[in-house]
Amino acid sequence: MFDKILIANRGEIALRVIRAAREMGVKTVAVHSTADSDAMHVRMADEAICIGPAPGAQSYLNIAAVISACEITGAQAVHPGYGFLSENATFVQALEDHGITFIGPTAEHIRIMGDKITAKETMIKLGVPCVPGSDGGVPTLEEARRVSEEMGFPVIVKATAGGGGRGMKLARTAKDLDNAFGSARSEAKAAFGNDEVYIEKYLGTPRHIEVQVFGDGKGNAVHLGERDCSLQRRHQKVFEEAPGPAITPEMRAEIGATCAKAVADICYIGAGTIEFLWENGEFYFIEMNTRLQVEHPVTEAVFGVDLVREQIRVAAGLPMEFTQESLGEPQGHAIEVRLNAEKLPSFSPSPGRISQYHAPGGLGVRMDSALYDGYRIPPYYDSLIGKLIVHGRDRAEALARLDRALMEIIIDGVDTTIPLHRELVRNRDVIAGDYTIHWLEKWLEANL
Ligand code: MV4
Repeated sequence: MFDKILIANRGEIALRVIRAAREMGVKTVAVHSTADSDAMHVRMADEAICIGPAPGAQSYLNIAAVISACEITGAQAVHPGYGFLSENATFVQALEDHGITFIGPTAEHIRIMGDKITAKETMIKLGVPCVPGSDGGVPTLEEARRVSEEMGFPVIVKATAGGGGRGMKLARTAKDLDNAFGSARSEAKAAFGNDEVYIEKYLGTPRHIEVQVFGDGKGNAVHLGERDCSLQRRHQKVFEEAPGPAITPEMRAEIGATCAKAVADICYIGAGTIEFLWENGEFYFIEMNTRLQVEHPVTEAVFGVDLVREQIRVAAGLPMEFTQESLGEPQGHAIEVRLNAEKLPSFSPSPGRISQYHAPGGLGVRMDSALYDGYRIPPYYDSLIGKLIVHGRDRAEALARLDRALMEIIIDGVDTTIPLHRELVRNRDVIAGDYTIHWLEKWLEANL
């Protein structure tokens, strides 16, 4: 096992990793920007080192600075958290060149899944069901017309370098295709320096269902069921739950086995998420994320595991502490809501000083946050300031617990998305689990 690891991140996820490491007897190094000198992750780690000025590009994204921090402190491995350098193959390669272990997948797997065309080709080969679409990239408008006519409209044009909703254009009918194809390509060129696009059949009313997978890098892998993350706004998840309210044990066993086999076949190491659109009882692969996700705690709750501990173990060459059989079925129901420092109804960032903070608690409540009384939320980073996760014996109990915890929580001094969550948890459709990827944006339009 490692003696000391460095966490190349900030906020709640840095604390999350420090907590797992401490329980394993592994020492921790925090890195921080000049804007984060008073941040909780700096206080909680065994050591801390400043790696640059406030903007992320000059600190948390600075590969040379992170590697220098490892060399100065003697950290043997780096946990990247999510965002920042977590899916940066160049970073993983640079760590390897310096003899430092990346707590996550290989640079090659990050590269394959980062390019959405090669990701899809790989999944097709591995037997994972995908959205019907073009056979790889579509280089010309003529080709785009041919593929789309054959498939039938509506279609969606996606940037291979995109993902997470960036660089996508919908063509409802043939007359939209010129525009969709042209603007997808030019936006992809501007955003990613790569204008390659592919085309898929557009699914109108799917759910977003993602399967948690975990591999040991030696050909063994498991799945930990699914999460339903359909409640999103502008591709930002707002409310996530496990298990998916529409997914039966039979569906879970089948898609789970397919996903576990796929990642075993490529000798994937660590945590991964295979994202699907789910419509009329069928799963359609869209993307794979090669990182620990923000919403991983709902999976931890229903399977009773510590995914960060497992990430650190397999990175150190140890076996996973679970098997598919020992994991069994998800127990009960878990829900996470993301607490953002944002002003409603615009969702504009609301940085500032926390004048009062009171975390909710009690049975089945987990609050992952780096907040404290008097903390100043800097304006430079993501507006996520906490995650409230509840676990109940069933979905109704989880909802009641979420409602109760949302009434207990106090975050004063900045605007937050808590009032939105208090409404959602009492909404008829949310209570019924009756929603698709479009539900939240429609509801916000009508209610905010
Ligand atoms: C789609 C789609 C419909 N049909 N692909 C958006 C983010 C990226 N991960 C994939 N996305 C979508 N791909 C096909 N073939 C609809 C979306 C989509 C979406 C997906 C998941 C969650 C929220 C969404 C909101 C709008 C569009």
